[in-house]
Amino acid sequence: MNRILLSGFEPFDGEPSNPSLEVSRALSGSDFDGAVVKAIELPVDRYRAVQIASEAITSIKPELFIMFGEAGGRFRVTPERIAINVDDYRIPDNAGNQPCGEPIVEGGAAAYFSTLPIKEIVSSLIERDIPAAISSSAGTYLCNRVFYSTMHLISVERMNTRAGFIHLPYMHRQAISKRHDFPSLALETLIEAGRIAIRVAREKS
Ligand code: PCA
Repeated sequence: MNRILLSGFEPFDGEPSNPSLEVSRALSGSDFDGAVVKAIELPVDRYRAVQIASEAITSIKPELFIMFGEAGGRFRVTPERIAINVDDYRIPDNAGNQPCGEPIVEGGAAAYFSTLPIKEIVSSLIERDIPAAISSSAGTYLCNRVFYSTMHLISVERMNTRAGFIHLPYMHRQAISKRHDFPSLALETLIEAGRIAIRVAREKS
């Protein structure tokens, strides 16, 4: 069976929730013309996150793997263009790791491009009135690390999986609880964005 794998992260940085987890959970079990979604939750732990993502992709061998993460402060849903081979954390992860400028894979490629149709995803989102833009930096924290490690695994193992990363803004409920103003989108809108990204990625493959 054709399978679609989605991942979301547990909350971090003092947040009570993470939109990426909510979106991937909401879409878990959905059927896209016979391709069924499986969602996994990743810890914000530099070692366990990569281990769990790698095990899932190796055992499921999905046709499509979309990784989601939170990017608090962004206004738009942002498909990432590129993953880079560096871990440089502004804050420790949930296990207390804080690497400073280390390679993710010693001797690995400097970077990998997303194999999602990022331009088509952005234009389809905008057509549906969902704020979206391509991002050319996934940062140097856990999201970039999982994105890079996944693309590296797919490349080394010559897998047939189309994969990429999409950063999501805060949900309204996160922004409401803050003392200062932050951009946010409705959870329903973020879930719809996830659905659109899957549909477009499948159509364009
Ligand atoms: N966002 C972080 C890691 C987990 C998440 O949801 C990031 O952008 O790296």
